[in-house]
Amino acid sequence: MGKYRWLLLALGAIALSSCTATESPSIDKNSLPLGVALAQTGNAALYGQESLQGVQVAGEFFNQAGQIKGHTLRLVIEDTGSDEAGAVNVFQTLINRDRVIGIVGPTLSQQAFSADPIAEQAGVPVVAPSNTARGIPQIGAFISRVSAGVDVVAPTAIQAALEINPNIRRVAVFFAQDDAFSRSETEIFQKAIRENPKLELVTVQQTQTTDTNFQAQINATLNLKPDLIVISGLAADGGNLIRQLRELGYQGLILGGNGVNTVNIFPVCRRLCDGVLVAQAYNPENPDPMNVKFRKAFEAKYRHTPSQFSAQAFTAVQVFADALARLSQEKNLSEVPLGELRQALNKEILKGVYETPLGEIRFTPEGEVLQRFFYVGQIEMSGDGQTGKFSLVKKVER
Ligand code: 1QQ
Repeated sequence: MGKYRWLLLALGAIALSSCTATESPSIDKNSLPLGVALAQTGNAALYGQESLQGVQVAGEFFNQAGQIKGHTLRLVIEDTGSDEAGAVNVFQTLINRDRVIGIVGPTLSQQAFSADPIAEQAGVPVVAPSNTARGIPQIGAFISRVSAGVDVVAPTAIQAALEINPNIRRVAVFFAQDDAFSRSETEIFQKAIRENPKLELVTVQQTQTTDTNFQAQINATLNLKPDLIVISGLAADGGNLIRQLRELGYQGLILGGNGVNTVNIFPVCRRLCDGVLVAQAYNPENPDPMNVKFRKAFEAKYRHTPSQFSAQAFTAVQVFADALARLSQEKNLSEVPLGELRQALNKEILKGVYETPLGEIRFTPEGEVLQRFFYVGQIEMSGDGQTGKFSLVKKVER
């Protein structure tokens, strides 16, 4: 142990040569620093804040459980903002300054495609809590996710829309062309529409995540008389688009993807959010014991029902906590050099089966999550448009 301690100190001294700290956090024998890189500011903060609540609950929950032998988790939380540069910066800081054992984050797929390669190169395991674009686990061996990809979640929602209204024929699609997740999701939606012989894709409209006025695209679309409009965008633009579609007279069904899967769109479209269908990877009513425990802890702390983003972020921390618990049965984690620990942890993460608030999950060797149930929710707003919720309309088994 003495030998490793000196090695770590030496490595720490090199990594921290520009810092005033005398001891690297990773040398604190009892706490293992876990990086949390989420958007707390910018347009993705509407998701990142929900995720952070899940992370905070998980940190307390798993430390109380005391499952990592001789150790606790110490969350090192940094705001990435909502762009690529912010995520890259935070990843570098967490890896080199804080010497974290792994990272939960970043919020957007758009950020992950820039930031994850940094962790991959440094050999630091990343568990993504909310990246759903195609190609995220394929960034590298150290990158996995607990957020099921657009391929598995999106088609279910088209099916649900047809069950609610079997007369749907003409479908219009909107997507935010400056966002990686939105481009990926719309591809899946468009494929599902094209492959259904009953449906006709009447238009594909491009928007930007920074747009606030969609009048031109909406007018062009409503002339084509669609009976279903499918939206892939982020929360603020998606919420505004929903509101303006209704204001300009569209009365048919609206289906939103993962970007509008947050109660944080309610203040944007208010009463006009009512009836929007959303594909979801989490159902708060899931009776699994771990979900019951998660909800109890979450609701005691925050006094509201957890959302998908909170549940997925809790799950991402759980994956680290459970994998570390198993590793700690085999060796004293304080004696393992950081580089080796990161590597062993990544292997252990991919091997595990986890009983989580999302149900039982495991990973493919590539780091893609395998999850059993998916859901379609429908937004129900109160008459005054002040409060709302997602009510379950469909549960699908994979
Ligand atoms: C992604 C997403 C966003 C909608 C959630 C944060 O799914 O960027 O992959």
